[in-house]
Amino acid sequence: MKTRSFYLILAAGIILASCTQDAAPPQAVLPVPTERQMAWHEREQYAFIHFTTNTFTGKEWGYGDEKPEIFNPTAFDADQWVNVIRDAGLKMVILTCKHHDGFCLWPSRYTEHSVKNSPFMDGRGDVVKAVSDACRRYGLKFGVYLSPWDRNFAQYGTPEYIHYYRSQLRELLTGYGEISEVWFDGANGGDGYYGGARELRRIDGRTYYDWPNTRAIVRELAPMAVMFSDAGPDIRWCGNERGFVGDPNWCPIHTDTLYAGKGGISDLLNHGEENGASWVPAEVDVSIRPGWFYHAEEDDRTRMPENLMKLYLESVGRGAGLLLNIPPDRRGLLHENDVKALMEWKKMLDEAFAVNLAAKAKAGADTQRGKSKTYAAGNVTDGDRETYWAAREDATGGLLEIDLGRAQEVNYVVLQEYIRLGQRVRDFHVEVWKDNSWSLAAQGTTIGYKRILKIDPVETRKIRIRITDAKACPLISNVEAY
Ligand code: FUL
Repeated sequence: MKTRSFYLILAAGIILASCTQDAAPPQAVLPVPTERQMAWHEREQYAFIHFTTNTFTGKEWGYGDEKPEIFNPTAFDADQWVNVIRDAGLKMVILTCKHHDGFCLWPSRYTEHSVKNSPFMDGRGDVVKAVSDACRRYGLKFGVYLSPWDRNFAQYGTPEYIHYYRSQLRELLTGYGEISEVWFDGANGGDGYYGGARELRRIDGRTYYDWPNTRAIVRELAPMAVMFSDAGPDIRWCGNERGFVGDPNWCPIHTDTLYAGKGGISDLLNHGEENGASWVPAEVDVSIRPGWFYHAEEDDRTRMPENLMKLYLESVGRGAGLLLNIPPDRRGLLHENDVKALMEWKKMLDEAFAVNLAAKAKAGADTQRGKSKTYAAGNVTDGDRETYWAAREDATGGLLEIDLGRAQEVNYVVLQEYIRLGQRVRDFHVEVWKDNSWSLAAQGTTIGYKRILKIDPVETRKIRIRITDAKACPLISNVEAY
């Protein structure tokens, strides 16, 4: 008798345990993104603006001895920049407030090497203010680039410079409204003007800037700003300036193997690390022209809209952020050719992603966590990225099937993981129902925040996502078809 009740209790316990296990949310697979990183993921694509004395000298890296008098845009119009950028579907502007040459686009209290000594608005202009105000007016986020390397400053290389750098950072973070991204460039080329010394100065990129204390200033003054550098902490470089992130692209990475300025790690940055300890997603910085700054001789070398589309698919389409540089010209305007390319690209995007054929479509799966709707397949087509389909706790794969209701032409499939609980998928296939059988349309490794698969156009009624390998039970928040 005793043994029987013991077994009964045991069986009930096992059933209860498996039910509660299935009903409770899946455990996070660490690392996971912070709220500020989630907000950054959702921005997806945004603009870089490189503008300074280089625009007027034709250089890419000013030496630091440029006279402020040469900074003289004749028809400066920040509203034109931001208007074009917004119309192109970009969500933020990051401005080179100070590039390596040290010239400041705002009237910094700490140097004479700035717009205040230029003819621009008779020395009363402030490009940072004009652009940040325009961003606010047009509903865009604003970010700052403040080059750690400064080829103008006499004390560069000594502790005084670090004090100067931090004072400037404070000016930018307190005087221009909300700052959403801070860009710490890794370049430290060595030689420069340095207040007239004209010499080579080498610093140790790991220790010189004392990054922990510099970053603390950003956290204090701009708590929602993500910080970019080769080593994060929030966003990492993608390892190239050609416009693509790798496949696979893992958001996790071990940051102790990275630091600003170190060479030979491009692959690591391009792919991330499946078992990396920190969530540091990749940002793809790339220019619409060969140079970062405007050069008239490159007017006919602006990227074609098709090429911008390719960049988009190989950055945003692989779970990275796209930071697209559009350099204003000597008038202080975005050039007509660049504007044209941007508008044509936006038209292509709008056409390609006009109607989500999978919106509210019926979805099923061969595995599900528990029985409640909370983890059901239908969550991937409900248009809510906070709901998701979860495979069983012990699954490392699963099959999701979407019924579009009728045969329609499909060109793109968009997938999103529920990354708040960690990035999981290692390998997947996309299949389409064609001639009464399933055929392979695309294959990929990671999904992450977003994956866009361009497939050969096909008339199909059903699409299925076969997840063949994952670090832990797959959680998919969204499937779209176009
Ligand atoms: C690099 C810089 O040296 C380039 O001039 C540019 O600013 C690019 C975005 O980052 O490291």
